[in-house]
Amino acid sequence: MSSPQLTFYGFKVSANAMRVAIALSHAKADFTFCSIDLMNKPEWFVSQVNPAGKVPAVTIGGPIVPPDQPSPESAKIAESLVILELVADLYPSSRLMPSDPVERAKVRFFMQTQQTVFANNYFPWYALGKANGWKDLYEGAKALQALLPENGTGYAVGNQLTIADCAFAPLWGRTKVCFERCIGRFDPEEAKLFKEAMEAPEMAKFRAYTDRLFAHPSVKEHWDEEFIATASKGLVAVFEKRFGPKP
Ligand SMILES: N[C@@H](CCC(=O)N[C@@H](CS)C(=O)NCC(=O)O)C(=O)O
Repeated sequence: MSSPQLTFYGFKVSANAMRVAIALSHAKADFTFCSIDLMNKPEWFVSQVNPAGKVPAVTIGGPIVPPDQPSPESAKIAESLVILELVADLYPSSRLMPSDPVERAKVRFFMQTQQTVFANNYFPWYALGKANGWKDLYEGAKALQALLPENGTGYAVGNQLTIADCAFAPLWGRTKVCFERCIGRFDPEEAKLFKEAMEAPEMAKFRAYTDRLFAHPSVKEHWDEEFIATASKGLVAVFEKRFGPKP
């Protein structure tokens, strides 16, 4: 049976879209990519694909049509973590989601944890310059480290890349670029403290995991560090204008 029509709307700068890009590559999915310029969003995208105006989004099913003329017959799905589940369901042989119910629950728990303790703390620190925001991220990294398998091999859950890893890789990549190169609205001293904390022996398990993650071909394919550094610098200026003085 051939796979249904799948169109992925993303943007290279978007960490949330990168989550989906990694999963689609890993699954060797058959899809059409459409880049949405978030600085200049097309009206058809908001009115016909995602009313929230955000990427990632996908259309699934319906006839094959040009991405800027989505069919009323396709389903429109948004939210990166929901789309990750969809990709795993569409391509079970990718093993992006394990078959064992307990392992599946662990994948979902890691995804939920990285969202609450890490994703939700990244923006306030990087984009808003929240004072001492690095501590929230450090605590988040510690909480995730506690979930990692003890044996020092494999990924977030087991020895296969899962959607838990797809969810976390772009976030961690960006965070690391930001504190290592001091790109963001935070106090530069905080970047140093964060770097020191992450390089300490007690974070060895986390470091080994993220090193393995970024050595994985499906992650490597979408990770362009220089591009992300340049784009992140550009975004700082946008955030200064949009959000005004630091809280
Ligand atoms: N919770 C959403 C967040 C999506 C999101 O905020 N996407 C950003 C790019 S990373 C976006 O499209 N921003 C455009 C805007 O807010 O206008 C998800 O996980 O997909």
